Amino acid sequence: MQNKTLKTILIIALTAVITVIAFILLMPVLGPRFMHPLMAGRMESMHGGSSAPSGLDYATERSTDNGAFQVSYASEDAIAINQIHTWTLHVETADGQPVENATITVDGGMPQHGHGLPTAPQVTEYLGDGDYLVEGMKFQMGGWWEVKFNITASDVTDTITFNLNLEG
Ligand SMILES: [Cu+2]
Repeated sequence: MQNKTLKTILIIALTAVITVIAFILLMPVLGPRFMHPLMAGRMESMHGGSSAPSGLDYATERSTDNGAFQVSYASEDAIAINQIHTWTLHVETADGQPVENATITVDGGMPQHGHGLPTAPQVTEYLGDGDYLVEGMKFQMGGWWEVKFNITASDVTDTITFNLNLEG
């Protein structure tokens, strides 16, 4: 009698262990569908799927960090993932005068992924009236991007960071 109970317990325990092992072994085949939601979330953030922090300013017109310039950007086309495209950057003084012949450098990346821009965009032309042509813009994935400009004009240097949240 006691022997039989022991046997039953052993069989149940063995079945449980085999089930768990089979589940772990099959996980790569089954995919993340059956994963614990918490684990799936961690996997996603490891692969760069994390969402942007809340409260980011996505304005396309902003004041530079020290208030020296008022800057806005416009993309020539709707921004599409993996498409090289052109921006026009408009730079004004704090009191609204167009800034002529500034020296502008471009930088950026995805803070949550630890990578920069896939290209090295450059301001290639001054278009007049405070407008600057930015060539070589490209984003290779959706999510939160920062695009930073370093602007120097008349011995004044200031920086600005635009936030973008791209679909894709
Ligand atoms: Cu990324």
